[in-house]
Amino acid sequence: MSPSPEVKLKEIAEALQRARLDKNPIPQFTSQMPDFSLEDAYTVQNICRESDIGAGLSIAGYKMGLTSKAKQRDVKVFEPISGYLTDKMELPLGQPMETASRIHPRVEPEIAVVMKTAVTGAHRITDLIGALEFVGPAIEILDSRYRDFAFRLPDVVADNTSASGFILGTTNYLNRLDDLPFLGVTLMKNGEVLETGAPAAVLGNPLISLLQLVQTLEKRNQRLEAGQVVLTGGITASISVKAADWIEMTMPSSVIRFPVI
Ligand code: OOG
Ligand code: MG
Repeated sequence: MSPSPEVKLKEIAEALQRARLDKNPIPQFTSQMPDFSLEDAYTVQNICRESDIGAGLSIAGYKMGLTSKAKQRDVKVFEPISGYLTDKMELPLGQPMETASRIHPRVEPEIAVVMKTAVTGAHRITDLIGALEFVGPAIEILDSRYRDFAFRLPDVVADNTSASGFILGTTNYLNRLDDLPFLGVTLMKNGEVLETGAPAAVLGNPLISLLQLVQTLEKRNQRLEAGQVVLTGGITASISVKAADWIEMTMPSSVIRFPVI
């Protein structure tokens, strides 16, 4: 007798959690299970989220992904996706990023938001602004649990959208949100500029990505809480990192710089 769909999804979640712990990449599920759907994938993500909470982690916030053309082209998946962030994923500014706990890490520049208050029922960007504490630069650390960092849409959603870590900058653009889309970003590795961009790459304005997240959470009967962090999505393609690299992201009046060990 083949396992019920619920059992199968639980097994997928366990396989992903094991790959995460053992740092042993696994084949994509869509190549073995052509009927693995996007809805199934969010169920798997939810099972992993509940198991992380059960293991003592707390939800630090959420992330949007594939919200820029650069990112969509990079991974050949052309639809925005969302995932969750745990408190354990946050790396304090200036601390080294370690590779030992990861399979094939990559980093990308993003705009992060920290909520001042919970938010529900937002229809426009202007409905969100009063609820924000911080809008500024961040680096997301990605690590796919799939072999060769290769996946299709349901695979990457099940794998919590490759979430592995994040670093928040300190420069707050809250009082210049009109300029936010046009504040230039550079991403450097070992002193060489590898990617440049502007937050406008993210759906025209990263706050549109935040609005989409708020609306998505509402459909799932969830909401953003005060103090939670949102990563709005990579502005440029991500870059791979290895031990001994130095990573630096600049934006106006802001540098996020750290060594990789
Ligand atoms: C998928 C996660 C996408 C973003 O910001 O677009 C993402 C990946 O690239 O592995 O985090
Ligand atoms: Mg990202």
